[in-house]
Amino acid sequence: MRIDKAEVIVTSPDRNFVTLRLTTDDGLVGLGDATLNGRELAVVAYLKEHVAALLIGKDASRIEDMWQFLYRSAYWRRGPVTMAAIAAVDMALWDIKGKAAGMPVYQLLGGASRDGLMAYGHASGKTLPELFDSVREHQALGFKSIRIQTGVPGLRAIYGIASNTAGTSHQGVRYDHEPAQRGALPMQEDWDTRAYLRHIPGVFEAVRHEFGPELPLLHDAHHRMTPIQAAKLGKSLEPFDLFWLEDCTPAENQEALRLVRQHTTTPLAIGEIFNTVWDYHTIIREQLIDYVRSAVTHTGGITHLKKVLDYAAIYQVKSGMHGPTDVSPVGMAAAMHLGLSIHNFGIQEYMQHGVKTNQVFHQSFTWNEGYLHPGDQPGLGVTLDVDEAGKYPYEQAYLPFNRLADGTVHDW
Ligand code: KDG
Ligand code: MG
Repeated sequence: MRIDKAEVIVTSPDRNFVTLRLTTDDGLVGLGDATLNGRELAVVAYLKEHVAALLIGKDASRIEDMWQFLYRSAYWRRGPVTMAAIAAVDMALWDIKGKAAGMPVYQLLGGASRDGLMAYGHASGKTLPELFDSVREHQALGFKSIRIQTGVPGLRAIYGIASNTAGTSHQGVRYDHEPAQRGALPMQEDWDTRAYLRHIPGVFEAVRHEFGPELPLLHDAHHRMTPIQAAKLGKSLEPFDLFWLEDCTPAENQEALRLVRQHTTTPLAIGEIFNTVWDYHTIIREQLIDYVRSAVTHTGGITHLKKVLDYAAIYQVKSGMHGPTDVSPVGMAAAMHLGLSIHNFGIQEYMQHGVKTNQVFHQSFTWNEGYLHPGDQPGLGVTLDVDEAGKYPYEQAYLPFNRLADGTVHDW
């Protein structure tokens, strides 16, 4: 079972996706997601120029060895581009191993630890009535846990709030498939942390009043606060019993979380922009977070993220894998297989891909009353329709960024 062909396929149905497709000499095909939102072509070049040739002729069954080879032989370690490229190879090899064994990948990882994966959806609105409608739409689709994002009075546009011109998911929900806007330049948004801190507790109070105490609610702060601001927000949200507060600080300074943790019992989730266990070791070991947000796609694949999550399990930290639309259906499938098998699964983000994306990627996961299951197809359970993919060439896209009122660039 040697790797015969390594192809990198770029397609932009509802948004850009980068997929690695490996074919073995006995005809098995494995897919890996290498999508890095807004920097897609950097990973394409890394894979095409520096990795593809190294794969040809290699034994496709040696997943751990391949991971170590790609990580160590490059000399330059970590970083989103490298780790997305390694992730794609790793996922494709797990896909091939599953197909060779005639088993879904979760069986190879130890089998199911649960019947399904509780998933949260994204409700958002510029105003409370819009937000309530969005929560109801998600509940009607079966979501049992919901992320809450709203506009802030005085701010024009905020990342994470679906616009009225947004596209529609396959389930009919109004949605922004492109937090990364297509175009030659990134969109500028505005930000004011004090206005945000004044506004958000009232939003959660209103949501609790409208939807009751039981619904698990989540909130994403997108790395925008200092530790003391984050501590203040966590404390002010305690009465509303959040499932988690996400990315409260730019957490590459892991020690900063000590200050936040001293002040609040609101559970914390961090890590969608992290790439390796080294980004997590202090915050896991000191139990400064409750959920690991990494995606399989951005953390070196199933092989490495499983190690991160096994390490987290020792400290009672659970998974909360990133599942935005910029993780492709292949990356989502990998997350579902991993989430189903580990003991310390917490929750899975599920943002729903668009109609065109689902025509390019044929998936076998199921959605049942708020729970995802990856299905029982051998491998990851996703196939790529290359002809369909070819209809949608790459389009330049950037994530937005923030400036404060005085023009200073701020975290978004
Ligand atoms: O590529 C960036 C998006 O995936 C990310 O900003 C979405 O924060 C996000 C989330 O929690 O899904
Ligand atoms: Mg996030």
